[in-house]
Amino acid sequence: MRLTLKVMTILAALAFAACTGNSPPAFAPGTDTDTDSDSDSDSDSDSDSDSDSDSDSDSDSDSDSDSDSDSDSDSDSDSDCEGNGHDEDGDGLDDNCDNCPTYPNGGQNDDDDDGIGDACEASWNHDLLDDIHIFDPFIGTQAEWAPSGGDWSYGDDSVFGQANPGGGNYFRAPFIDTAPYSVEATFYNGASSSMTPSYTGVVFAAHEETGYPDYIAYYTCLYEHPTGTLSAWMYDGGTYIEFVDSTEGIDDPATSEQWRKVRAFYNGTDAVCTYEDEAGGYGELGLSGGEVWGDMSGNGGLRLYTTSATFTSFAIYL
Ligand SMILES: [Ca+2]
Ligand SMILES: [Ca+2]
Ligand SMILES: [Ca+2]
Ligand SMILES: [Ca+2]
Repeated sequence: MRLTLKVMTILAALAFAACTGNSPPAFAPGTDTDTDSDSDSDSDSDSDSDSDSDSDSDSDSDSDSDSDSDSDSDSDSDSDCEGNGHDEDGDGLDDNCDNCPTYPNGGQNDDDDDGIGDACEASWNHDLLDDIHIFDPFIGTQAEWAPSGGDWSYGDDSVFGQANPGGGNYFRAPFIDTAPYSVEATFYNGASSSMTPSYTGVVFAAHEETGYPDYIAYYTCLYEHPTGTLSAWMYDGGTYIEFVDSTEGIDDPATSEQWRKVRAFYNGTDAVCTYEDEAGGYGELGLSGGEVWGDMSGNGGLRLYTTSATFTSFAIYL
């Protein structure tokens, strides 16, 4: 019986070789056709039918079933991402594989191991956040965006916005109804930003306000260049926008060719506006108590007032 099986195996191998054009393998004593001592048909020492030394069925050297060299179950070479072919911050890591896609951080340091890089958590209380919920580098479609005042041009890796006179918002879906959250916009102020005042930043907590049907109420965190002022404003959905608070004299060493970034952070009780720039400038403004609504849920987005700016990316962290 064993002899019959072996003859049939040899015939099958010869038939396969004839079909593929390859030479038949060298045969060795035993019930299989390979040169090692296990029971499969290849020449390595494990029990599967491929040519590597691990126990799965693919040809790489790790223990999962895909074709790359790491230990997860997807087919690319990093831990858990599928790239979008774009690297917003130019640090060598695809946006979808970057634990902080708007700050160059090639080392990907993440001290608290929550999936968001230290570079994204350096400023006020952002270490409470552990999910890059939305990252929009403005390379896709504008389906999730809705303008409200101003002119907004989405695409080609940026959004150019202009609102003068008056202000304009560019709202991004989806609605955020949890806390904590952070809304972040990265932008360049062009030559026209020498206009005064020149407010650029984010809108957040934008929602239909009870008592003002068909009106959207919102907060904004705005940076004013060149005076170095970070300010917060509230619109109640009625007839006017109310100044809430400001911090003046912020260190602002960036040139018009360097990025600036405004974030609005809400922890469930208080809100904080922060400013950062590529040259290391930083400022922050805290809002608490009566300066913040009870319900700060809503949409985030981009905001301009009496100026133009080129926004390069938008993000919401939860
Ligand atoms: Ca990157
Ligand atoms: Ca990065
Ligand atoms: Ca982290
Ligand atoms: Ca971009």
